[in-house]
Amino acid sequence: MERRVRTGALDALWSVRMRASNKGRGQPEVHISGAEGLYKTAEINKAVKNYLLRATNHPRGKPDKVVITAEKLRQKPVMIPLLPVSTVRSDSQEEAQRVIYKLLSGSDISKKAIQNGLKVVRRKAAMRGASLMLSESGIRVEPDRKRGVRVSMLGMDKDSEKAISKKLSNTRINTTTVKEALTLASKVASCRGVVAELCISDDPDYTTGYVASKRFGYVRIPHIKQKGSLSGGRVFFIKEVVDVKKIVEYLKNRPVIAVT
Ligand code: WAQ
Ligand code: MG
Repeated sequence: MERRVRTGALDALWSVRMRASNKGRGQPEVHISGAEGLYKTAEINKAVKNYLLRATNHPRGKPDKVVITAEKLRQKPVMIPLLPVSTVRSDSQEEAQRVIYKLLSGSDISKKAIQNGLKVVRRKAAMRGASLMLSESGIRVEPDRKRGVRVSMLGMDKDSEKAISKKLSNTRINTTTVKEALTLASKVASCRGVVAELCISDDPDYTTGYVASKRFGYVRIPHIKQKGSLSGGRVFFIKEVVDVKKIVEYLKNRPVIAVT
């Protein structure tokens, strides 16, 4: 019998990530942009080029430092489910906030924790990564409070990407921004100990945010922030009693591929 070799499946995967910042002279470092994904060896060149373009043409400003890292995976990625996407109706920040409280309270996150979470994502200076917040006490437990935890080592399966692109096209939201955020939210939701996520973009003109969890999926919330604002961020609400180190390790280093 003929044996077919599936070269695609045997191809090595690389994690490519970018971060761009601006420090000016004697100023504190300002986060401009970051991105990450998994790529086959043959795709690295294109990925690096795209990331560099993104870093140097960003609505948050010009960076004076761009770091691009390419790292070969040493572990086989685990398959995780892509969260289902929905969009709620919201015409103002107040309405958006009501949706946030409703969905997060319904997932055993205390009012205090939600308040503290909103403080993080509405702070003037956006962090590079996410805050980890205990769901009852609202205490922040990320190891580096200035930078936060950066989720990395994540990608979407090619066939799933085609399928989801088609679906998102129907509502005209088939964009890199949405697909990258959906992939990230799916990885975060797949992490044991994570209850839910709250996200507001730090791009001044991107005013749609989301909350996400295994329970209610990826829920987009329009008008979550004022146009022109440079604030934004992510909060991962986690169980009150949990191994924070394990969560950070999974989010940063465990390769995952999201599949529909
Ligand atoms: N890991 C952890 N935190 C991150 C990561 C990451 N890989 N990437 C971004 N963040 C944090 C960081 O604090 C940023 O300031 C903040 O999130 C926002 O990042 O369906 O564009 O890349 O239309 O600006 C939502 C899409 C888009 C909603 C979110 O986030 C929709 C977005 P941004
Ligand atoms: Mg951004």
